[in-house]
Amino acid sequence: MKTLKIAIQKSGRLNEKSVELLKNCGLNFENYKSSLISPVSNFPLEILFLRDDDIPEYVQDGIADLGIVGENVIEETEVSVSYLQRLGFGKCSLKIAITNNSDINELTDLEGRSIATTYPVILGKFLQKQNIHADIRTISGSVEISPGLGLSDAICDLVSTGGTLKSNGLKPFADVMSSEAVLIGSKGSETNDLVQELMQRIQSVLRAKE
Ligand code: PRT
Ligand code: ZN
Repeated sequence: MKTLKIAIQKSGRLNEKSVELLKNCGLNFENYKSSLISPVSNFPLEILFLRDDDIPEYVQDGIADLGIVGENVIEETEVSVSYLQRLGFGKCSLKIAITNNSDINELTDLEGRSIATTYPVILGKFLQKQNIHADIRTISGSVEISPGLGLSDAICDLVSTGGTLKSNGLKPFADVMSSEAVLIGSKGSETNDLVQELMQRIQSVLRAKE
């Protein structure tokens, strides 16, 4: 049977928990930070270590059969993949936040305002649903300093503890989406026997944690 490939984050917030989950499934592999691919010695599986942003497309295109990535990244990249399992880690929310002294009080006050974000697709859909026309400013990072620099009236970013917002004089204003790490598969991968075997192992690891 063809060896499966699973893509996980190379380094960052989801790396450690993804590796731990796979190890708890009884998979033996070396977690060399420098190598892009690690073969599993006791299951027909290879682990690809990638930037999280690349994982949805690798899975959509079938270069990897499976992937572990945040729902926020999947939604933003608008790929066509199968959601196989929520994994219960990497939890956060994508929120619109405003400055503590902002005159924005309700969603409609965002009309005509500027919002800085690294999530223009998700934010654009959210605003469209609310029929709000705002100026989405796509930046590649450090979104939280944008209002203080006068670059935007609000931001839309991931929040977990809220500490980053607070230390930048911002407060949460509206919830756009909640997210956690999920197992995704290429379309049709759910019928593969090896994928099913791996999913069963993952589910029993998750059940044992409950
Ligand atoms: O290098 P690579 O591209 O792979 O990684 P990355 O830097 O893009 O992502 P990374 O490692 O920061 O996050 C990976 C995934 O973790 C995200 O896509 C989310 O699904 C999930 N996640 C969970 C978070 C957070 N919590 C989180 N708090 N991702 C980012 N943050 C950031 C947020 O952007 C903000 O800067 O943490 C800050 C806010 O945190 P608090 O605790 O101060 O609220
Ligand atoms: Zn990334």
